[in-house]
Amino acid sequence: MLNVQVAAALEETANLLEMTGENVFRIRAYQRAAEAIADLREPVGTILARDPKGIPGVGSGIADHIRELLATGTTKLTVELHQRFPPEVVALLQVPGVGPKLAARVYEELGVTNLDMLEAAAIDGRLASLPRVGTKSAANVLKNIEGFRRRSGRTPIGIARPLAESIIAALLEGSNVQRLAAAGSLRRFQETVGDLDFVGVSDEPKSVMDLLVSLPQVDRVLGHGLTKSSVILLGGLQLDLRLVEPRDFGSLLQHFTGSAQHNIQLREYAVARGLKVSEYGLEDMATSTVRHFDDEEGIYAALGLQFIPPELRQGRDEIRLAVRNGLPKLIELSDLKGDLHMHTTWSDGSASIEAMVQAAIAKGYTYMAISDHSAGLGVARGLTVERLRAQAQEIREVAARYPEIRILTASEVDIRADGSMDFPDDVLAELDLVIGSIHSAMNQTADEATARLLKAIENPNVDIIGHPTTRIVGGREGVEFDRPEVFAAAARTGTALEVNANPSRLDLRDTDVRMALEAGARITIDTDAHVQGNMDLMEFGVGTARRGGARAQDVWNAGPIDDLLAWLQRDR
Ligand code: DGT
Ligand code: CA
Ligand code: CA
Ligand code: ZN
Repeated sequence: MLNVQVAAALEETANLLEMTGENVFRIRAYQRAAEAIADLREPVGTILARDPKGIPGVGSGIADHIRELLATGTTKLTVELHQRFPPEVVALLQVPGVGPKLAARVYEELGVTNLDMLEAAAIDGRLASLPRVGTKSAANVLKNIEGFRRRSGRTPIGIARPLAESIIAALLEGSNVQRLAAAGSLRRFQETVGDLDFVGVSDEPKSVMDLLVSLPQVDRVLGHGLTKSSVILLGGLQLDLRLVEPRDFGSLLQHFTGSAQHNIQLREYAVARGLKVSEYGLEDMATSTVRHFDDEEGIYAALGLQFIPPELRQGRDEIRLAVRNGLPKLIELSDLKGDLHMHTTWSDGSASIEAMVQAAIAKGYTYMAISDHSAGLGVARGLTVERLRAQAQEIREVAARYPEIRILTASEVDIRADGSMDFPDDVLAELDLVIGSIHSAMNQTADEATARLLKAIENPNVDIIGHPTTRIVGGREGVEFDRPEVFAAAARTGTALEVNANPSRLDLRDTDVRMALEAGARITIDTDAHVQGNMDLMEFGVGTARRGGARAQDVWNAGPIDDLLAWLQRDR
């Protein structure tokens, strides 16, 4: 079993426990273990064999559960829970807005066992008639079922990318492949991918293809050739690998990176200049001579274009800008100097302040912020004012031991339904940095949500709006609000908008980043880490910001500490 499968199984157990009304601490333990394991760079079984306590956040009870899972593929507990709630009922949780409690109730009270039956109950009013549900939630569930149907079949990048990386690592190590890259939507950092498109070069293609079809990540082989193979991976994602001669690698990579829309526009642009672009090279249509490219840079240069980074190949205005050398110089992962949103054991994180500080130092950061939840969030064990102050004291003590990094005292404060903040202004003013986030009342009308966000943005103590839309990739649609108005207010007040780098959020999303930057707002890119390893998620936020055209100067945490501090002290 791969780590992702173990994590998914633990997540399912947590959901099942919640459906039975189990106590919140036991549920949370399984959820934390799932998060911790999804994050590991080594197989969970290897770590447990070496040290039963070797996984942060995983206690001995859950370690036993994992061992049983690895040994038998399931657990007695899961089998027992499935007798009460069949797997199809648990699958309803994939619909945003349907939590474990609601899934349990529609099953027990309405006899709903699948998506079609849930949809019918939402349409004919039975769902709305359940106590504490109501027409608004029922309508929301219906909308989310439609969204879910539209999206299913695509895999979130947070799952696809680690999977792709594990396959690339295995092929590089175990076969004679000279060059290998993931192209397609994955390379363009699209938030979901339909399939994986790998391209490579090898002087011994058989070694590469034979290894690919025999990898443990592979479920089924669709095609097994020397220039092209296709497989279905565990979890259902398809992977196509194409191998070419070294001299054509650039053309192959460019073609399969897409997007299709970008390629069509590039072809039109080239044809107007008497050239034909394809995966086989660049053909001069007058003389029929073909130029070959072993790298992509050569292709764009030969077309008289500035190199277009994959994230911008969207078929929008990128070719027009590249003609006049007008593409933005996009932010890079290495530009980031700190991470401004993370949690610790003080609220719902699973690592101590000191452990998070050490992890940030290991990433080479020169500053960071500890931003645990405010008390409004019952489930996340938010901090009261007293505990917030006690935490600030601990941060100062830790800071004294780690002079190489500046640790900002911060909080991720709930923005209440009416736009007021969960801590009073004088408390907010004590902090170095305040993130205001929406975690509740997400079914407001656009007008209500706009007013709520505007009020938070106008609060001079609020520096960043965290995950501004609250959407979940492949899940919840998020809060609807007047984007131009909110983004303009952020620009005017100097309030940053977060690009939450967690691949299940990516919020702001790419198109919103672009709109926010065009409105003159600045962003931060933060991981919202709940454990050390989450800090590695930064690349997803950077990819999303790049798709939105963000440059280093648009991103507060890509700048020097002095600029950051001057910004945080504005209006104070
Ligand atoms: P996906 O897989 O749906 O997330 O999106 P992509 O962009 O990875 O699309 P995919 O896998 O169908 O094809 C990979 C690339 O191959 C695509 O980005 C561009 C190129 N390609 C595929 N079909 C066409 C096409 O009909 N015309 C052109 N010009 N390029 C294509
Ligand atoms: Ca693809
Ligand atoms: Ca494909
Ligand atoms: Zn949050």
